[in-house]
Amino acid sequence: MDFMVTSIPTPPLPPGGAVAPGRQDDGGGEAVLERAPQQVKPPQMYRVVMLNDDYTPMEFVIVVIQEFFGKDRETATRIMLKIHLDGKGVCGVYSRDVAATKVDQVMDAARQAGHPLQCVSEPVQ
Ligand code: TYC
Repeated sequence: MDFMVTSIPTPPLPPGGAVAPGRQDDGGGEAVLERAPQQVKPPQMYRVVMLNDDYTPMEFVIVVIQEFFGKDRETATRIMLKIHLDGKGVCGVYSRDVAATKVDQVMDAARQAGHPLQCVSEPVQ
């Protein structure tokens, strides 16, 4: 014998006719599931900050900023000079994992080249 499904089975309502949270009784014998309002907040962002020192060549810093932070040469030079004059400067703002990767890339490149360049990430706000 063949069977035909005529309605999608829904779990029974609790005794006494109460409607469980997220469900509405529309009187039509079927339960309606309501999607809970989304509670999404934007992710915490992190500044990648480069620190000045007396030994890392300016040209190396410019190339690093171009390579890892996607800046053109003029912008990279401006950021490098700001770091040189102020002691530190922001190279970019990213989500936590991306910021951590940028810091690692800069520190690896500096170590391989034998420069003491330092780079850190810090939460925005
Ligand atoms: N102060 C360095 C110099 O005079 C240049 C420099 C700039 C170093 C920025 C680090 O993050 C830095 N050679």
